[in-house]
Amino acid sequence: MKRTIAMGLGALSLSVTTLVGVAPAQAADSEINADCPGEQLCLYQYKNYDGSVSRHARNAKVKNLSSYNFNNRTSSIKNNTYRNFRLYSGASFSGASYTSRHDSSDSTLGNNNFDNKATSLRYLT
Ligand SMILES: [Ca+2]
Repeated sequence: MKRTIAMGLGALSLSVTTLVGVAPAQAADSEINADCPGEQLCLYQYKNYDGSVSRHARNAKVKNLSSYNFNNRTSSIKNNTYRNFRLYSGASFSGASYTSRHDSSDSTLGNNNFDNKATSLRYLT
């Protein structure tokens, strides 16, 4: 998998890998920490970490994000934990999946064919 250090906010989306379902890049810590403090996984309603936010602990297992009013609403993500997380298009960890690597962020899930598709999530050991 290709990894790219972020040189700017716009650079990430231009250097993504075509490998579907895997976060392509690791952003600077300052960017990750901006509005996702501590050891949290943060889901955002819109791309570029905008709109409503749904925050989850590093040991989170969510069978249906509707419990957080966030079903099929995630468009960008920050993973400020030391764990990799997997998001699923179906409830109870089923369907297509997207992996969010530890200490990384993804400004848009649109180029991962996962925009507004996340319904469940859990951390990976
Ligand atoms: Ca992406």
